[in-house]
Amino acid sequence: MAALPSDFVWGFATASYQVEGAIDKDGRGPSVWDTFCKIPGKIADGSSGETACDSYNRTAEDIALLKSLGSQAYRFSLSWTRIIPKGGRNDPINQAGIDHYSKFCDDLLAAGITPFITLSHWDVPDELDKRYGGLLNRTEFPLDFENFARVCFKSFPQCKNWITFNEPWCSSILGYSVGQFAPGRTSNRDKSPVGDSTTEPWIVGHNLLVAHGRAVKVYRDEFKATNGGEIGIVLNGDATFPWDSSDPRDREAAERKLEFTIGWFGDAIYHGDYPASMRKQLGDRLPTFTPEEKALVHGSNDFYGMNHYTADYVRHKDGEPAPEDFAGHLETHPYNKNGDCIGPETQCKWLRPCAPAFRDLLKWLSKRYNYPKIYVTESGTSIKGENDMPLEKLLEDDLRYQYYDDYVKAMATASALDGVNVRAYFAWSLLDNFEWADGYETRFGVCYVDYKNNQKRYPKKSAKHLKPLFDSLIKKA
Ligand code: GCO
Repeated sequence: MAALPSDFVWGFATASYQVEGAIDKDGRGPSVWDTFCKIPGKIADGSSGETACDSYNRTAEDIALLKSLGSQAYRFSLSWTRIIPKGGRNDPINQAGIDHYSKFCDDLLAAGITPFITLSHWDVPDELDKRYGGLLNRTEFPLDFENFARVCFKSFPQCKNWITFNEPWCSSILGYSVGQFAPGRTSNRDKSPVGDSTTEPWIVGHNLLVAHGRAVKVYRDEFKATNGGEIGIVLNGDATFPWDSSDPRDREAAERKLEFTIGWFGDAIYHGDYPASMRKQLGDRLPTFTPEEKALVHGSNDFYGMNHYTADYVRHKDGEPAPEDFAGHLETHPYNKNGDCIGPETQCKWLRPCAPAFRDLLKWLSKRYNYPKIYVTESGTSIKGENDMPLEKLLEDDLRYQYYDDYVKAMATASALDGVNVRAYFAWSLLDNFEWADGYETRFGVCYVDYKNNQKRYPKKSAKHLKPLFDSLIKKA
């Protein structure tokens, strides 16, 4: 069944801090993740992105790998602190960083692979955090990000696919409420003595939206006419089902969870304001858009970037929400009331494959935001115990193979039957890499990376499946 449009694009994705390594090379400055990884107990195996997959030094090898797998496009992120080591608009630019990425983009294009650039995938300059509180600063941060974006648009005119931020929900909630991600702020005193989980995540989310809006305005005003490309933000979000589908409170809670993750940013961009359910629970702790901010944010997506992995059963909670509650006053479960399970276990507690839920969420997004063009910018899975398997077994990654088979077909069905305008898909990830707070204990790659033995890359069974799979689904031009 050919069900995807003939101009559909697919490829693999990575992010700078997860794969590059070489953290001190060619003048790179520290990011908040370099600092965060040094705090004892924050990273499961005590590791960091110091070496990661050494992709900074292996660009030719990675491009050859992408080519051998048939990848039409590659989504990667820029390390802001390679380009502006201190990050700010009055700080010096590092030409070596620009030269590195410029050559990388040229080499990708020469190999017939389209670059999709994420400007910022969580590795915010550490200096900006120290100087004025980083993402917490409503005036300084958006202006510094705008400047960084302008430097990139100007320096890489050969690239036409731009993403401002990756998953602002994770930066806000995991970085400023739970404290599990950099910079690790939380009012849970057991985890870290700093931060205010009742206000900071909402401020950070707001500032990321405004910073995104500023970069989009610069792109549209100064570069779009000559560059001719597109720009948008990438949002994460699990699909949801009610724990008890006959209980209206669970049905509402399932919807509310989508509003507190996706709607938080998506509604601001497509509808011009935050969801009513968030305002109702959070009151003034959720910032209000000034008219100027609203003008920047509303209508600021050329495409919807969708990162999607899993689904949950959602159950309402009784009583008043706790002041730190960030989820919409609800519980999530892998099982529903009848004992049905969402999907098989993986190496991540939060991840259980459920492809039909992907189709549902594509439909939900399309309806809520009036059928935008959607790029699936990440989708993938870990496998339980993969790290402990012998190489031969690990390369036969049947669960991941099946994940892609099911998810890509579910997407193709949504495209063919539901009017969903999905135009690109990126598998997360090209390589096993530094999985943030999980360190190297969790693998998401379609290629195994032997960190100990010369960083050799070995394509797993899933890696080789994507090309034939997409060839069978994309209509011939
Ligand atoms: C994301 C993260 C990735 C993770 C992946 C698996 O954008 O969600 O950017 O960096 O590695 O999601 O957890």
